[in-house]
Amino acid sequence: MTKENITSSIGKTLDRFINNKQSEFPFATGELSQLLRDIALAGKIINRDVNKAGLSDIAGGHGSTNVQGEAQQKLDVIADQRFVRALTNGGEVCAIVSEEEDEIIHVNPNSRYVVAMDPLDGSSNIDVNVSIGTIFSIYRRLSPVGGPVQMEDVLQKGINQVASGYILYGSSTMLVYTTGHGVNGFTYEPSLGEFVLSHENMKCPESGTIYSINEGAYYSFEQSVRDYIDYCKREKYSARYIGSLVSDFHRNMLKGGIYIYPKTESAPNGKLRLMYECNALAFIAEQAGGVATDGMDRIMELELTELHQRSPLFMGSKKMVEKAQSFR
Ligand code: AHM
Ligand code: MG
Repeated sequence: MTKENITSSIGKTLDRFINNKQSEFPFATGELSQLLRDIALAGKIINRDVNKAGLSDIAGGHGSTNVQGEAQQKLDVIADQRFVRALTNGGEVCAIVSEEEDEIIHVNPNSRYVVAMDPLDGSSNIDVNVSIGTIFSIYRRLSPVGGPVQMEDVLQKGINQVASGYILYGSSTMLVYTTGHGVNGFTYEPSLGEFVLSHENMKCPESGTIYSINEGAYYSFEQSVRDYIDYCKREKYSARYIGSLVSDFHRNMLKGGIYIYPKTESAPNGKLRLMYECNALAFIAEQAGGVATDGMDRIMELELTELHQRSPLFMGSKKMVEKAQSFR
C-alpha cells in the first residue's frame, strides 16, 4: 500500500466522514450533521424501493399531477413521502419545499434549517429502469427560531445554501454532497447498508467533449443555442443525454462536459426548477470547479420570487459553458 493510500479517506463511511467534518468546526451543534444523516437514511429507503420497483406495484403513473401540471409517478409520490417522514422524524428542519408539493410543508418551528428537494428526479425514466436521482438543498432560516416559517426563509438565493447534494440511483447508488468545502461522493454498499467514501474531493475538468441537451427540441431553441450545438457537432463532441438531470450532471462532472436545458417555445423560462434542481446542483458544480448559469447570469445569484420558479440552465465544465455563452 502506498503512503497516498494510507492517508486517503477512501473507504470511510458517510457517518464517520460527517462526524469528522463536524469536529473541524468549533461551534458546530451537530444539527446539520444529523440532517445530512436523515437525508442519507431516506436515500437508502428510496434506493430499496427503486431497486424492486419492477417487482412490486409501485412502478407506473400515480394518476395525479403536481403543482406544475406534470403527471406524477407512483415512485415520485412514495419518494416524497419517505423524505418528508424522515425529515419530520429527524426533527432538524423547520420547513420543506418539494417538487411534489404545492406549498411549503411546515415541520419543526424550533429548527434552524429549510430543505428544498426534488425527491425523485427524472420521472420519465422511472418506469424503464434508467438512472434517476434525488436532489436536495439546505438553507439556514432567516426568521427567528421558534416562530412560524416565513416566505423569506424559503425564497433565498442559491449563494445562501449551507449544503446541497444528490443521490444517484444508477448502476450503483451514490450520495454526493457539499457544505461549501469541496465535493465528496459516497457509494452505497448494500451488504453493509452504508454509504462509503469513494470519490474524495471531486473536481470537474475545466473542459470536455460531452454535450447533453434534448436535441429533439432543436428548432424550438434560441438561435445562439442552435449555433452552439452546431459547433459541438463540428468539433465532433459526443452527444450524451439520459434525460435524468442528476445522471447527466454526474457523468459530465466526472468526465468533462456541459448540460443545457435552455428556454424553449413551450417552456419560455426553461423546464428545471431554480430552487431544488438548478441551485442545488450549481452549488456542487461550483465547488467542483465548474460553472452554472442561466445562459448569462450565475444561477446562485438569481432572485427567487416563487417556490416552483423555473430557470434555463447551462452547467458543467467552465470553458464549455463560457463557449456556449459566447454564441449569444
Ligand atoms: P422531472 O423533475 O419532472 O423529472 O423533470 C426534470 C427532468 C430532468 O431530470 C431532465 O434533465 C429533464 O427533465 C428532461 O426533460 P426533457 O424530457 O424535456 O428533455
Ligand atoms: Mg425534477
